[in-house]
Amino acid sequence: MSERFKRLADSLAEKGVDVNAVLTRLKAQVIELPSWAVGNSGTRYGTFREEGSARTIWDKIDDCAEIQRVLGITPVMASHVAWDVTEDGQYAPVRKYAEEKGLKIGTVHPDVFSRQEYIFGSICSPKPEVREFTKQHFLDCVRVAREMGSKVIGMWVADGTNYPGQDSLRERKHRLYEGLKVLYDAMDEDMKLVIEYKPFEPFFYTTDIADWGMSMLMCNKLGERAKVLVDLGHHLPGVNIEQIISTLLDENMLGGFHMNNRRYADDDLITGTVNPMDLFLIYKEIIDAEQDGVKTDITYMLDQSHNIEPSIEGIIYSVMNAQTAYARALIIDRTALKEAQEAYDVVGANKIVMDAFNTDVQPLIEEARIELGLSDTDPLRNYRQGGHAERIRKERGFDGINTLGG
Ligand code: PSV
Ligand code: MN
Repeated sequence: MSERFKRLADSLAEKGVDVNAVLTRLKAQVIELPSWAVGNSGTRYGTFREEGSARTIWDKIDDCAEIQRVLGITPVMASHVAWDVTEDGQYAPVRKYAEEKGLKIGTVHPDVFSRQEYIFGSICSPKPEVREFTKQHFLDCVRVAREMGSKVIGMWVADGTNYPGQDSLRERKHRLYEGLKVLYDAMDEDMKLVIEYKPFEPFFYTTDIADWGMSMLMCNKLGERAKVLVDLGHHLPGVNIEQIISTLLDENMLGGFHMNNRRYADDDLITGTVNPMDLFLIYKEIIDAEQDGVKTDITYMLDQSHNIEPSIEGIIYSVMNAQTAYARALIIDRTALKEAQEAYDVVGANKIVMDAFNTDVQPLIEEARIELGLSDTDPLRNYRQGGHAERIRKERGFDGINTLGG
């Protein structure tokens, strides 16, 4: 136990914060790693290739296992059907290999965007044969999830239109429900469907599930195992995400998160870099609700790709930022906050929240890492000194392409 930790623990205890309970929650925090984040990525203008980046689902599992080694709270890899293909279409071996590496497979994401058929959308397409094709894909995704031992399907419907008049918006809504129902009905009783929303891209006039209201509407129609997935990047500037979260929590409709940095207007870039306050306030709403007795079943995932930073470092750093935000939200002096609210003390209430945000919580997180049995309290240093980066650079190279043209 470090001196720094003792000092912080004493000052928190003085405020009535249960430090042991905070440590327990920090150790129990789980964040799913997106398999796609350890592969190459870029922008729509080009892909930057990273030496040593994962080429196959097996490489991805190896990299996620290394990330889990240094963090201890990421024992789950989320998978994307578009990119995590196996040589023979079988997925039970993936589960087995992941288990050997100490991992589970988490949320499975269907692919409704990467094929030629999807030019006018997938389940909302005006073409019946494309809708049928998509439904068959959904059924296959349930098989894939079963084989990998996953209990969650993460559905982002990439559909939309580009021009007024292009299609009937109400008919698209009917097709959407019909398609999602096929997926929902095919799922096992113990599986959860989380439905993501996004205001624009890849279509720009309408998006068939553009916001949390449209997502929640579909979930409500489908049944109680369908919940809303909030991707932090999928909001227009100025939207108050934590208010959406608190509404969904109160309605028992929050199913999961895709964490990232919302500046990109999508899912790329390191979470908690430009948005540490957002992350903190989101965790605050979740902890507030849980402490008020609201039941939660939230799947926390990163949804990022790393364009200019080394991917594995970017992922490790993202999880560290999420840990910081979570720890800060856990130590809010909620008794004092309640008193300030009841006294209509606007400034006082805000200051209590900000005091937690401004506290250096690293000693708490380091203590949690020690108790988790990690070999170093600094995950980035642990990774940089561990030899994995050199190993994969040597073994995998530049994924077949020399970016300098030689
Ligand atoms: C779409 O932008 C999205 O956020 C969805 O979650 C996809 O499945 C994911 O990104 C992968 O790129
Ligand atoms: Mn996403």
